[in-house]
Amino acid sequence: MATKSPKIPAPPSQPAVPGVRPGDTGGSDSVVLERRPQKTKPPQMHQVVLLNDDYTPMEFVVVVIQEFFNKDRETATQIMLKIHLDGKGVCGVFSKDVAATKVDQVTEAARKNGHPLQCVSEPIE
Ligand code: TYC
Repeated sequence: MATKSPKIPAPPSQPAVPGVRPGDTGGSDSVVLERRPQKTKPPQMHQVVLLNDDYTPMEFVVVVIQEFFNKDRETATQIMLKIHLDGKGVCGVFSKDVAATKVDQVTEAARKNGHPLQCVSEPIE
């Protein structure tokens, strides 16, 4: 009768705690844990900016800010007026991909409605 040999799990290729080998007590009973510097950086964020022009109706800009940037009418109106007076204004801050999608959505809505409204994305910090 063939006897089954007991399965012995392979030792881990990586130590459970980085910098410490299993059973390594550093020559004493204490264990030294290495602090590793954080390698991952938070993702670069991008602000979506609307630019002023002389032709796009104020009401259209307010609706765009409400629809695509989830602002209430009051806030959207304030942002639109800031753009009208200063030449540009930030409508929101997003990851790079989401910011690019917002720019596409606004640009397409403006094009469909025959308005020259410009929208750009800018990295921040
Ligand atoms: N300046 C435009 C007007 O007087 C209004 C406007 C505001 C246009 C903001 C674009 O991003 C804009 N009709």
